[in-house]
Amino acid sequence: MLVAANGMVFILISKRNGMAKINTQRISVTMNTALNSQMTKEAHAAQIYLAYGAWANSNGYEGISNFLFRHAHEERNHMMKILEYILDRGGKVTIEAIPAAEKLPKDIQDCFEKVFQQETDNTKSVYSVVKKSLEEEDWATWNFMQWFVKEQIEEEKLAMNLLDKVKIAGGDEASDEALYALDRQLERTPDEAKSAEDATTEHP
Ligand code: OFO
Repeated sequence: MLVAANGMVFILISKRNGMAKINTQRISVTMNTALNSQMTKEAHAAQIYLAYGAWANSNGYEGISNFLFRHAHEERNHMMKILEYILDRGGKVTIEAIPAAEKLPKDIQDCFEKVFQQETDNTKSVYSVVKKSLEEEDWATWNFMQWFVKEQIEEEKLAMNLLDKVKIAGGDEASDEALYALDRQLERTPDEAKSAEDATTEHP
């Protein structure tokens, strides 16, 4: 196999039994690895939301739990998008073990802070794949990853909104009534935040 310094795999033609075999992998080995680990990171994000959702439910916050479970589902969809992309580019998908959430939240404020932290960590990871695609001049992957860049703006906004809501409810000092109202509200909150790109002066 011919691998360039930047990891890009060149077309390989080998003759075996008189048959020419062409390498159809359209992403480099290093890009394949980076995408695969981003795919696992999305699955890990789902795992974290599932753990927090179960925690919220067992602490009596069914609305928040419902919201977190729906979000876990969204993270699995992100995982699937990357999985499909690797295959579409002739790469190899490796399904790895998904680590458990490191720690469970101690209260709602802590839960939403952890959600925010998780999202900003994931943004960093998305950016590093984008950076790699730029370095390799892999414009297909660069273009594909722009969906995730945009998505992370929404996800971070959603997490910031959660923190605002808990702050308005009283933060660490929030009463049971305020937390109950917050729980009811999150039951109905859409799991997609509106992005700046969709805003107009009539519908800010
Ligand atoms: Fe996959 O967007 Fe959150 O982490």
